[in-house]
Amino acid sequence: MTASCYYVTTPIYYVNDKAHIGHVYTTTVADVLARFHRLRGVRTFFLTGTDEHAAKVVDSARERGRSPQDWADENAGAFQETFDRLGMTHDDFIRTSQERHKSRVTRYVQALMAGGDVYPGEYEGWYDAGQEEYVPESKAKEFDYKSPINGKPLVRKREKNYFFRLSAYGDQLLSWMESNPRAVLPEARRNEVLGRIREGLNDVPISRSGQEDWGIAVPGDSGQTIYVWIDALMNYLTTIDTDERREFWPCDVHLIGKDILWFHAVIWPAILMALNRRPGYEWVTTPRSVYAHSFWISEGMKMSKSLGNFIDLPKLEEYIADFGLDAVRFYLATQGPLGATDSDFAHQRFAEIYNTALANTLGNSLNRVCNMSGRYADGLLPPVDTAVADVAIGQVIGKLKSNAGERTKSGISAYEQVELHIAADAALALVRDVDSAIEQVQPFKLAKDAARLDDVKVFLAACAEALRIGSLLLWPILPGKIEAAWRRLGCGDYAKHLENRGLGQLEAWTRWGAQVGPRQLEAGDPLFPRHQEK
Ligand code: ME8
Repeated sequence: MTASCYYVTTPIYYVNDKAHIGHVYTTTVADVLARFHRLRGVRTFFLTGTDEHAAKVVDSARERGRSPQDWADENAGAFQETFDRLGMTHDDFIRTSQERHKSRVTRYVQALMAGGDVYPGEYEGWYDAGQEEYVPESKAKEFDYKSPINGKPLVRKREKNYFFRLSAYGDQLLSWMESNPRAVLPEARRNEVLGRIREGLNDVPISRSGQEDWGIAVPGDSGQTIYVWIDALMNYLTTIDTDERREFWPCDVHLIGKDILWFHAVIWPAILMALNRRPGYEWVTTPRSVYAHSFWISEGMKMSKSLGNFIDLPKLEEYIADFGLDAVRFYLATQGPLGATDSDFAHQRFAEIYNTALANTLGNSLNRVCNMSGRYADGLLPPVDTAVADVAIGQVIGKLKSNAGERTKSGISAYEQVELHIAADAALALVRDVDSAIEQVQPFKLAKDAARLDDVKVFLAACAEALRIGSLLLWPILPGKIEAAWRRLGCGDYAKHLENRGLGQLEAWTRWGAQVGPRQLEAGDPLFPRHQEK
């Protein structure tokens, strides 16, 4: 049974910076998941956006002699433009400086105050200005009172604050995680969070003073601004808190990086639990899962601007120019740090993966089948269920058919588990099945005998059928190239169903024989020209 709707989010990105591989990566993974669910016929909501009320936005605007709003407008515009150019299919782009967001955050905080979960107090601790967060004493000591993220000295800070009563939610958080094995993923991150919750939770400050002109005021206290992290987390709810969209809640997966796990796996669900107790917010339940990926490194080394090995947008654009947008999506989706270990973005590895998986496997197989069909059948292949005279060929076709069923099942389940490399592997395995079937049957030899030409045509129809099924499984990752492949396989209609975020019927379409009747194949240029090092 597939769910009736699906909601996937990315972090909202700090608007003082330009997009880099971290942003493009998480958004690409979300895009793949959104496309997969739409392909499956599930109404989908994919959200991304920008986080604008950080103190560093005020600082970087000031350095440039700009107002925070003006500076945020420029950078949020650049993020939007980048994601559009990269073909991302988000359904909305939330900016936290928008009125629709601010008014709802105010309402949520009011509700939390009315329930006693937000109360006034005073806080003193070690503050990481770059991350906009307090670091617990033990962690501050462990890192020699420097930021665990960027190494800059932590600042001792004392301020009057409003607090969120996180300490009251330890048991409820534990039972949420224990009854939902997928609440926090991957496993290593889940264990990390469970361990920290079991150590006990302190209340957390959720407001700041001194930034009155940029941010959302604490209701009833204009001297305090809602802490940027609390404001930011609420974007996941504010955007869909309308009559038309509320059904998308609870979120199916909040995709994030491992550095922002605590906020998403502990503070955010606890805020939702607290809101859920307030009248009118009964629908606000905990997310189905929070998925924290690891980091990209670059050519074997941690990325840093000073080393000059940072994979920024211009660098990604170079890869797109050399290999194509879909090849970059493929590398990000299948070679990325979805698990608990970091992944290397390295040129040589990129070229190897491109040549092996895309040029030599997918592109090559499609070309072989289309070209042979042109040569032996003028491109016109009989229906896939046409009988063959040769028993051995019949067996090879039978094997292709049963493999297609198996590969489809494991591909779909891998997408459901956010295991994108396994999903792609399942589809590519089916493509390799086609190659081995061709090696076994040797249609190029049989075709020389006119009496066997009919069998050759039926065999090629089965190959095309397997490629059609494999291509459907690859579409979420390689949408542009697969749509080109569909035109050549005589099933260009899928693209029409899916354009403008339309819905497909993956389960029905991947059935063997779903494309009925004869089909016309087209020869053409290689989908993925082999990459030669310059
Ligand atoms: O954290 N590899 O925004 P952000 C993979 N505004 N991912 C990386 C990465 C790398 N090398 N470097 C960074 C914020 N990231 C907040 C989020 S959500 C309510 C608020 C990821 O623009 C990082 O893990 O600093 C994070 O998830 C994302 O980029 C956005 O970072």
